[in-house]
Amino acid sequence: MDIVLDSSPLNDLNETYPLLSRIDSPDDLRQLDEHELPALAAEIREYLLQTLSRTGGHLASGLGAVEITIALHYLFDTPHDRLIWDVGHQCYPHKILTGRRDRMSQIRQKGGLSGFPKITESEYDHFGAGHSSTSISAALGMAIAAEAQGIDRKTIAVIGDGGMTAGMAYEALNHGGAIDKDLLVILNDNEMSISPNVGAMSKYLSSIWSGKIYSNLRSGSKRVLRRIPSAWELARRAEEHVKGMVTPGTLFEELGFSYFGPIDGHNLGDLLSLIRNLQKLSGPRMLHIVTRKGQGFPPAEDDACKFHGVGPFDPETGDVKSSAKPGLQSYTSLFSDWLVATGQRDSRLHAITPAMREGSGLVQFSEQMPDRYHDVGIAEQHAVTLAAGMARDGLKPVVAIYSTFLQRAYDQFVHDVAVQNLDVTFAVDRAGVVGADGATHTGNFDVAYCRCVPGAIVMAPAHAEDMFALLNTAYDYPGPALVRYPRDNTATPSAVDVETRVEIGSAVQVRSGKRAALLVFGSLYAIAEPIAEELDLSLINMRFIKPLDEAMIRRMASEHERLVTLEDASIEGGAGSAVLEFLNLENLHLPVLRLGLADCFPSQGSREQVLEDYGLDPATLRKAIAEFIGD
Ligand SMILES: Cc1ncc(C[n+]2csc(CCOP(=O)(O)OP(=O)(O)O)c2C)c(N)n1
Repeated sequence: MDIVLDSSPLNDLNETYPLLSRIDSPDDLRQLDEHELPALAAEIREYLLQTLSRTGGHLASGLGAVEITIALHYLFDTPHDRLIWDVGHQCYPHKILTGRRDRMSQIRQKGGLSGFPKITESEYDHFGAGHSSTSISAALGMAIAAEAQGIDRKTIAVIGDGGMTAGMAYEALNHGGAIDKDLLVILNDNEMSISPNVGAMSKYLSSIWSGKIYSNLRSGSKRVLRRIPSAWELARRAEEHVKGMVTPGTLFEELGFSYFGPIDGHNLGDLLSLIRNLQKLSGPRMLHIVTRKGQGFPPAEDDACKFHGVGPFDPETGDVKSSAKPGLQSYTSLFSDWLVATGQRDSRLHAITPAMREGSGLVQFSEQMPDRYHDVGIAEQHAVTLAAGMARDGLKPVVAIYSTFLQRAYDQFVHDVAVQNLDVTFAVDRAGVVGADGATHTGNFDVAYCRCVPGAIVMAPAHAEDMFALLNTAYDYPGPALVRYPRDNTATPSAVDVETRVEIGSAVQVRSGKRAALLVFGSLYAIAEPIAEELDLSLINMRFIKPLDEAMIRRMASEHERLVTLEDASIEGGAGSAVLEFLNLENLHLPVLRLGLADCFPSQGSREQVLEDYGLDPATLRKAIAEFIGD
């Protein structure tokens, strides 16, 4: 349920936003005169800055998409026409223009607006997103549906150049270009993914744009250049080469799309006139616009990566408020330290990221060992099979991947890595509750979908010491090994430990108690420890979800009348279920309380709030366990 929680900056600032304050829906936008639109764009930017500086969120992409958002809502009949945002992190201006302006101050917060398009939130959000590169497929499906039902409706997908690094986008183009449906794809090209975009396609897009600039320069400045013979001669000699390289849109044309552009995506006049023309056409069309990520806010223009997803910041200076907590370190940064230390010792180590260098903690490694660092773009499937190929021929790949994005590469994990029992280490970040990104990014499924894969080992550290020991163990393991860790902090260890290994499938009994045994899988251990103390429970740091420490479970079942399992993962198919399966096989019958995320797509909020929503906060956990043991 979405509720208005706070007053918006508009309430007392109507004079600051004379146009925006009048827009409660795209119908209001369409009442504006065309010449007022640039001023509206400026107001939207200011409004984004003022709201997001308090809440944090995805800033730079939205700033870059202001004009295209205005143009599309101004010219198309939304919500009748379908507007599909890829990833959806750039849709804040769309939310502002579609009746959610006053709720922007609670975006990504508990009970507030989602940071992505969400079909239950607004009739203008035609397709939910969060993961990238789905927009063209979804839009094509809608175009087919419109035609099948005889509905006169336009369908528009807006996708970034980052989104265009994923195979799925090409699967959709390949299909869409071959069938004559009414589909407009807007390619919003800012040369950035979260970090600078990578790959041959990115180079191809830049070459189209630079080719256009070159042509303009050539026709407009010929005379000037003629006066400087050497420059003219240089340009003339380069011409043939450039011509071949930059024939605009060739690739898309050959895929069956009519290609238009590239044009300046911040020039409302150009956008409106070209889109008006495109509206008169039908069939698969692509409009290539070039924008700047962070447009209009110099700190974000200068460092778009920092302002891709950002915490609260100073809207004047761009200074980001520090969220670092003394004595604590994120699991991500522990991984980062471990990766650098291990990479320095072993030249076979290659690190792979599907476009998440910063989020996955690979910045240091990429700088120190660039030859062994591979940003493959938003291409999780390729990332995993690439690792399989490396492993097959003697390298030691480490795939750093978020739990939610590993979903994309499940078949590659099963078919390419596990079936062939290849030596690939998976550092699975953001496992469990993720917080503000909400349901689309939740990391609660990896346990269920990985623990059924033969030969794979799945581990979850309880704290920093475990994190190093389990990463070392995973790295040494000659088959697929996953270490899953949360978006959370833990006590900072004294140093990176690259020595400690643990026996595969070994748990640790940390405390002996009488009332029940509490088997903890992973980082909720920090919450479990005082509860075990207080309720006199045996406490086991299980470390391994697969293989389980069967001897330990057998012993706990014989020494206690009850067992409790705790994990930051889906209960269905989770580690607690694995324990139940084992007890059943062994004919051991005793009550088991499984605690974790019960059959849900978790809500959004801070990690603490979401854990609380699902009964995984200290007080609720204590109460549930106390009731179970009859306290
Ligand atoms: C499948 C998947 N992998 C990774 C991400 C994380 N991610 C979110 S936005 C983004 C970059 C998108 O770049 P682009 O489409 O060019 O949009 P821009 O932010 O540049 O406007 C990435 C990698 C994701 N959302 N989905």
